[in-house]
Amino acid sequence: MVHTKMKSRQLAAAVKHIRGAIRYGNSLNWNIMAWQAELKNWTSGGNVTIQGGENRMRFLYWLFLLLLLTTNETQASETYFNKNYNIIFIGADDLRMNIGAYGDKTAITPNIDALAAQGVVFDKAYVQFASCNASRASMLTGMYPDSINVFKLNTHFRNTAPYVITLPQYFKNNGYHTESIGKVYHNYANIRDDKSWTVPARLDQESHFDDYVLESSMTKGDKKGIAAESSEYTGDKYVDDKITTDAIQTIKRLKNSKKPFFLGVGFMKPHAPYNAPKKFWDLYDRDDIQALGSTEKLDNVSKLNWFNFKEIRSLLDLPKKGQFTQETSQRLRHGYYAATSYMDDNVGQVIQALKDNDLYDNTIIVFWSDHGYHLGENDHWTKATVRELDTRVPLIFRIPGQKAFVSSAIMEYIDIYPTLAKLANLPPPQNLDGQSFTHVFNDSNSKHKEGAFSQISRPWPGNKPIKHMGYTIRTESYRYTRWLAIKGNKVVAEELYHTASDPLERINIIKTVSEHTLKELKTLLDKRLFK
Ligand SMILES: [Ca+2]
Repeated sequence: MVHTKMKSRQLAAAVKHIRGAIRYGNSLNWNIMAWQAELKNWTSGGNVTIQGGENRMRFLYWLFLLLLLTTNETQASETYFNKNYNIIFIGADDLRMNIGAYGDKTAITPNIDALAAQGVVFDKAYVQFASCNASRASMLTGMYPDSINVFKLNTHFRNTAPYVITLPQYFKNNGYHTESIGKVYHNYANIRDDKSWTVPARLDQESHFDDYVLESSMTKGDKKGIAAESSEYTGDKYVDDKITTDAIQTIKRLKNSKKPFFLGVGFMKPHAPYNAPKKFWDLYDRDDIQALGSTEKLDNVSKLNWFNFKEIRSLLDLPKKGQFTQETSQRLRHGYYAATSYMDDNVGQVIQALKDNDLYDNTIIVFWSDHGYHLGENDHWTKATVRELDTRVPLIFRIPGQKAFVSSAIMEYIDIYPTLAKLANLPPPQNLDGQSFTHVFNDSNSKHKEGAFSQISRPWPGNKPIKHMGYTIRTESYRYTRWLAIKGNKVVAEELYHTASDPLERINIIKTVSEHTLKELKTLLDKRLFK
């Protein structure tokens, strides 16, 4: 059943792309080939309802023809601006809500705070998958992970959904110069996308795990180094130093560009190891940095939502098993905050370059993170759950001339793509799961979605077949999560939290909540699953 639904969505996505290709004249042959590949894939397995391969194929071709004949919807292009602003798309890696502007009293993030003070700050923005690759692929294609079939760290969306037109590709196809520095797509398994960028991406396949300055942090022969480094140096040593320098030089060059530009700048921090120059460690008193709540594990929640990620346990100076000591936990939290302040400083330098080159008043700035993070809360470190701490992320849009405010509208990261397209006054992209939220910019009280949808696969990370999928919907007050066994589409566990009053989601009320509320939430999740 779940396979059928997932495949139905993929089929629908393929058809959407063919419609888009016909409308905008984009590589129709390629799209039809991609669609045929999807169709073959769809018909080759799964618990489909139409029996018999030949009949199934005949039915699908008729369906295909019918859909082609009915692609006559016309969406008027809504004008938001009369000019084409540049766009700078600045990302952080593994950054949760530990930003001053988002109310973290410990975090020292003056540059992002200043950006927030001049922008629209989204307080309820959610990623669709709390892990680097699938989150980025989803955001940059404007499609749910189920639609593009990307879950694992090493799956390239061009292999599973070759027909997609990515966010930067869409801008490129519509007259923009597009360029990428650092980790915008995933920095692993050669997940690059030449179709997205006018010139080849730079610093896009760098590793986190050899990004040290001090020789003592990673001795020769080690696969990985220590968990957190405080360093003093001159020049560009960390990858983020190099990304910043490249971005500043690129902005200077793009000042003279005849085309508007879309520049992706993806920083590597605060992703582990939590390395940062000493001056950023010195901003903090270690004892001031605490977990956001209980670090105790719960006993009324499915094991599927507990996940002690090997990513930091594999670092040289951390225990492979068991609890971290209080001393280790505090050192890690200190490092994460130092790395966050270091990332903030780099963001500030890039924004300053826009100002220095008279581009600030002509450029939309988007600040994002690929997912949230746990720092020991709920006995969990890092990411890859469907909990609030891992799925909720900062999102700031600074638009020239736009009034600054905080929006509590619920939105999904797949909505960024159509929103930017509309802000840039491009033709509405036709092939997306996401929905534009430009209406929010006109009304600070405007709502967007009833709930935000996220998912995670198990086992994680690994390259073994997926056995379980966790689907979750976060509404104004609640989070409802359903764990499905892929085999047999069986519900194996459910969770429900009143996240508004229980932000760490420690009290599972699935057995005590009213039937009415539970039914509403289930219906909302079903709609998103089977869209
Ligand atoms: Ca990440």
